[in-house]
Amino acid sequence: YPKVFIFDLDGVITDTAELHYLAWKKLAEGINISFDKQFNERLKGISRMESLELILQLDTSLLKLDNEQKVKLANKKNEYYLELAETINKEDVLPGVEDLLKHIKKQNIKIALGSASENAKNVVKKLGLSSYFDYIVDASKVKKGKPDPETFIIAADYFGIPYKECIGIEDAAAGIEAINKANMFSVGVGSVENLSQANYLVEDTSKLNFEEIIKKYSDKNS
Ligand code: G16
Ligand code: MG
Repeated sequence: YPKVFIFDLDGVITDTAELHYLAWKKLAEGINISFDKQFNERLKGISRMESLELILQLDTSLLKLDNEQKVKLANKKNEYYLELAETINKEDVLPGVEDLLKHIKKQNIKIALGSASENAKNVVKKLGLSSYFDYIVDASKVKKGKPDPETFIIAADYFGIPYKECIGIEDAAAGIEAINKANMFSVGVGSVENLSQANYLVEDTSKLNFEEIIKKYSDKNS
């Protein structure tokens, strides 16, 4: 058996992407930038400041903003996001996720969260899942975001577990890249076009099955 499972938050445990999208959209419209769902795909799994930089690139006249102005905009986006996140509750946990968490806990395997969000802890609490997580790696602990492996490495090192004995679950290509670079077993949730590098792929969270993941993990490590 593996010793640690590390879960991404947005797109794996819950769909906060929609809320991030609406918050960025509101911010962008306030500074006359038009912004759509397709562009938003590029912001998934990327930190708040990096997302802002990508949005500002849509309007070259905004590139001259100084750091203080950028921080103000990023803070404003977060205010919008927190307003929307107010309503997050148990119903927002994606299908199959709590069942998988229960199976992992039952086997005494450690569970960590590996998120790029500064709001990760708060979101997990609103979802009613806090008691499952032995450790939370959020934006405050990470210097180099995904696709850098740091997020996943910090979690494994916290438990003192060899990377080979860890499993990471991700919905973003940058996240799968990070898990693979950490030499962990990667489980992708999504399409093969996006996540062809995953060691094991399921199309959505309802297909996440403990026994199946363990089987694929053992096949690879034997
Ligand atoms: C999430 C989202 C990103 C968001 C980032 C930072 O990452 O996917 O779109 O920009 O967190 O969020 P915040 O503004 O709350 O710090 P993850 O790693 O949970 O998929
Ligand atoms: Mg994600």
